[in-house]
Amino acid sequence: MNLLLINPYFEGRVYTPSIGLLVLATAVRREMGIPVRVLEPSLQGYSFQQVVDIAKDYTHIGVSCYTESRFSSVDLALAIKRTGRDKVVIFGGPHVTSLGGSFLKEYPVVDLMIRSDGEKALLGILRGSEFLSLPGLVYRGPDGRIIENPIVRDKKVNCLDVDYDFIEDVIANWKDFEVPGRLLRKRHLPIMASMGCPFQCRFCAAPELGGGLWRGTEPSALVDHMEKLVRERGIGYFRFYDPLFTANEKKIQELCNLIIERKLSVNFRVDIRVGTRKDTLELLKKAGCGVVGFGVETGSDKLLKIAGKGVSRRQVLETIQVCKDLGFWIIGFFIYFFPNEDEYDRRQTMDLFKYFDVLNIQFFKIYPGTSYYREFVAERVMQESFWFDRSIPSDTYFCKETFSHAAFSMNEGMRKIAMSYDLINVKSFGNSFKRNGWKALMTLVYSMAHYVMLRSNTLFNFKNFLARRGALKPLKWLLAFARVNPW
Ligand code: B12
Ligand code: SF4
Repeated sequence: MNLLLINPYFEGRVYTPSIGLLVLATAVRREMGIPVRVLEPSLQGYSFQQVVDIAKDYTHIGVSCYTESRFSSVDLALAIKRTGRDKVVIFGGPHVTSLGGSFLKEYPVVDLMIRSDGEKALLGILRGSEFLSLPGLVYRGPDGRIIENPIVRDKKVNCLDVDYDFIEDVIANWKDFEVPGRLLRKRHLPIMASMGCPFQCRFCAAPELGGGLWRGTEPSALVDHMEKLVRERGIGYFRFYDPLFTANEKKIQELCNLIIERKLSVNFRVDIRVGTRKDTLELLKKAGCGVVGFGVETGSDKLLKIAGKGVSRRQVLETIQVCKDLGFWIIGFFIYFFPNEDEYDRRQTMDLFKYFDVLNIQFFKIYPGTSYYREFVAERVMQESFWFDRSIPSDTYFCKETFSHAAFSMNEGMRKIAMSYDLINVKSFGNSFKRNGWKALMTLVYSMAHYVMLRSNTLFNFKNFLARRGALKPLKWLLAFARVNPW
């Protein structure tokens, strides 16, 4: 018996290895000692067919299924099953956690599904335990009926317990490219120390996925762990991927004090929330955290309220100011094209861009398990069959092609996002030139040309035509080389 775990993203769509799969692989190897392999095709450069070929040698196949990878997950399972019917295909991850039994009913190729935390049920399956006793397991009963065991979330957090050796090839040169240049010289590592989020943003699946529960590691255990990784792997920069690192500010202060006391010389990045206290941020900075990210989403008070963020534009500005005063490098996460968003809302959002060192602007998407989704179902805008319909793109943008009441088509939306990035580069040229010299000049010329091109539909379509043929690759390499942070 052996186990292959796959994150089925292909062709460069994923930048960070899945810590969830590492948690599972580590638990199975430690508890059972059987051979386990983790595949990150997008990061390791494996094609679909290469993954199918590798899977031939495994008895149990675990697939992590996100909404965006729902079709590639199923296609992969079908192709793997074709190579040997005796293989057991097990699905887990956010998409199937939200959809539950209907997913298993739709796809007979999937043998078993595990909702939420996967280790206990996965170990149980491999050990041949009674299905009834396995938390979160979804399976077919003897009469073919779908049975869903209740989800049980362990209070203890598991995400620290990972063996990076499973993906040594990915980790060896992995970098978080959103940080200032001086940090890029250090050895980077993605890490997580807590799970879940107690907030209720209406566009996010986290409240339902984590059952509103926040689980954190004890500060002393986390510092021990960081120390070990510094010593054994020479890590100089940790990128914490916790959904909300600062959920318990008392614990964060304790952690920072320990890092300072033990003179642990590392840098790290965490995601904070608007409203994180100034004294907590001061301590974080002192302990080596020079980079913070936060989900602002929108600059419009109207939309912040509708989206359930629980903060106001004034609070956003206050947090930005505190972070700037303390000298943090700040990264802002924004969403464009919320339902009910108008031009004024978007201008309010764009007006905040100038404060950030790095921006991340996403097109609003609908995910199962979110309160927006539930509302759309209640309004009969969507129904569950939506997730199984192959005519709907795997990226579930809130765009005209998919939702008749959306404001923009996908192309229009993407154009607006690209134009916003170009405008930022143009507007911030003075600042950028001081910081980046000739590289900023190159970015300026590119952004101006790109902006003009995006205004014309014909030129935009021509650019897409060239991109599809790979003709823009050399330009992309050049831009990657001359990449600058504008502010
Ligand atoms: C951190 C995070 C990330 C990090 C990942 C960090 C990492 N290295 O793992 C980054 C930024 C890279 C990321 C990327 C993406 N993310 Co994300 N992410 C999160 C976040 C904030 C926390 C996830 C978490 O707690 N992980 C902890 C680990 C331990 O848990 P886990 O990965 O879920 O794995 C456990 C279980 O799910 C299960 N499991 C997972 N896979 C499998 C497979 C099998 C076979 C089994 C049995 C079990 C199993 O067992 C694991 C161990 O217990 C959540 C929101 C939230 N607060 O929950 C969003 C969230 C999960 N992400 C989301 C999305 C959409 C994405 C992206 C698709 C975004 C994008 N467009 O690029 C990518 C896809 C990444 C991928 N598949 O590789 C959505 C998922 C919604 C959905 N239905 O698909 C969420 C819920 C946020 C949201 N928008 O609502 N993400
Ligand atoms: S967007 Fe962030 S703060 Fe809001 S519920 Fe999701 S993880 Fe929590």
